[in-house]
Amino acid sequence: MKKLINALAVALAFTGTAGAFHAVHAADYKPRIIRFGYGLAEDSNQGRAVKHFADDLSKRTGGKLKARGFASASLGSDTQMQNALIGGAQEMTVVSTATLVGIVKDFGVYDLPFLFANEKEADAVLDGPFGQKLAAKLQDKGLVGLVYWENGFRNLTNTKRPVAKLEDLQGIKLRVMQNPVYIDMFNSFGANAVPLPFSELFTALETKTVDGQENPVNTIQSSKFYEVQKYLSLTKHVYSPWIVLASKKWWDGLSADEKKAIQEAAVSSRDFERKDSREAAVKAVDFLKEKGMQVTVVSDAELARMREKAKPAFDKFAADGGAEVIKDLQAAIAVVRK
Ligand code: TF8
Repeated sequence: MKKLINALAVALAFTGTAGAFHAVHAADYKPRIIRFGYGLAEDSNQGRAVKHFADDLSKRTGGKLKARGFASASLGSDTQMQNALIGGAQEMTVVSTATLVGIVKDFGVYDLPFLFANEKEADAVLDGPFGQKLAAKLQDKGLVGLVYWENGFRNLTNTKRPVAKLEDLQGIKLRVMQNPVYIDMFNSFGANAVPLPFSELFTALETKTVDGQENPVNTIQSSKFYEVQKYLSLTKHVYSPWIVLASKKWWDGLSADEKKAIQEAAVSSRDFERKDSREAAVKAVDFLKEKGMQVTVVSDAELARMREKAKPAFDKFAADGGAEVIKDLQAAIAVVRK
């Protein structure tokens, strides 16, 4: 008996108390409600992924961490929610990276047209060192960038005429995101770019305040733009990422276990969202045709002309302090293409 006690004492001394009890120590989760606001409808790729995140997080934490989704910009537009996160009035959101340029200018780099050739390149660059480094720049500004989701390749819609070439865009009042790269790009294409928050877009289209807009086909479907837009041009001019954000103020008060669970649920939601969005996008064009939209496939030659026309937007972004981030992004894409 004495021998056994001695052996136990030795074992404990070696592992240390913390180590010995680690295996049975319950994870440190406090009951928390996480307000997760987003701009699209509940029945959208964005809404489905928020739900996936909430379910996954709840499962991981035995129901302690509860994310509650707030759809359709009910907590505010993308930029309003970013500010609510910075101030600590809201815990989480998912926004277009394009709407972050007022906080970290370098995020405009993703909006330069025709950068990514396909989703595979985008995934590798966003999840790799380039995307992580850019996301880390948000920390000083009060935001934690968790993962990138896919918004998708953007396409044009309008009520005026089918757009098959640059000239067709002449004079079209086109809503763009509140981001200088988009404004410069579409003005250089001959359109009249009107920056507006997404939350005001449907009404602006309905009342003809603007003639058109540009978004991925999934969003054109889930936001019912087919009800107020006739022509769809498949241009895929920009690959648009979404980024899932947490309030840094709130994040800093979480336990290590809570942070880990949220991070893991975020990664799971990312994988779910990309798969779901890609499957939905394949069906969306047919759906939009059935709803009466007239679809124009823009030729590669025309897309090359657009790319040429967009050069001034590239140059301006570079001259405005973006030269290095463009160089880094192009290098990251080159690595993936090899
Ligand atoms: C846009 C974006 C939006 C998203 C969404 C509100 O056009 O593509 O669809 O940011 O989160 O504003």
